[in-house]
Amino acid sequence: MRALLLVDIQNDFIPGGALAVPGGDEIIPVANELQNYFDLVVATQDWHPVNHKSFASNHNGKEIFEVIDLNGMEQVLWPEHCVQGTEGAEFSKMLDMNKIEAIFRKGTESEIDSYSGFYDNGHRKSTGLSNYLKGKNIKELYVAGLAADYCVYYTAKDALAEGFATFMIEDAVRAISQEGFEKAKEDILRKGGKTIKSFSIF
Ligand code: VGL
Ligand code: ZN
Repeated sequence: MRALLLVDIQNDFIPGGALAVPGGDEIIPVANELQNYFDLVVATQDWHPVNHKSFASNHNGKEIFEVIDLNGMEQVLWPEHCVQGTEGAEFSKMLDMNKIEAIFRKGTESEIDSYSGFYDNGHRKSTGLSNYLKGKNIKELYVAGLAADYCVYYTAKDALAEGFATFMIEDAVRAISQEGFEKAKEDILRKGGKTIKSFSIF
């Protein structure tokens, strides 16, 4: 069985949003079409409390995109984004939600960030996604969404470590930085994952 995982296709990651990923809106028609080709479709949702420590606004004198030490881990400081209950945290209205069977929220703890849909950045707590997929006998996981160099990348790495055959759908992701995207792709390939294009699925 194979599943499609749609990562963080939320207003704040789309042009016009607080942490817009360049071209982020362009993946949505692809993500909608892809859903027709899978046994299971699930999504993740970045879902931060307003006091989240990944926000530069919660650190005196710190700038957006500065890197700090947060509880022993490197943390990029982001603009406020995907705050629980706000419009920016909602899924894009262009995204077809009907086939999505479950939504896994992440980044809900103020002291630790959570890029992956599986675990927080310290691998301390699970979201339950891995057991959910295994319970549905999923062996292959196809990943699409935003941002390719952060949440998609960390999700793909954890998927590989959890033993899923993992595919990143290259034209159904967009990155914050191109350089970061190239590094992410190399690392996914090195760890045994694959990158594919949506035409090979359609
Ligand atoms: C993301 C930075 C901060 C993402 C989430 O979805 O890639 N990036 N929070
Ligand atoms: Zn976030």
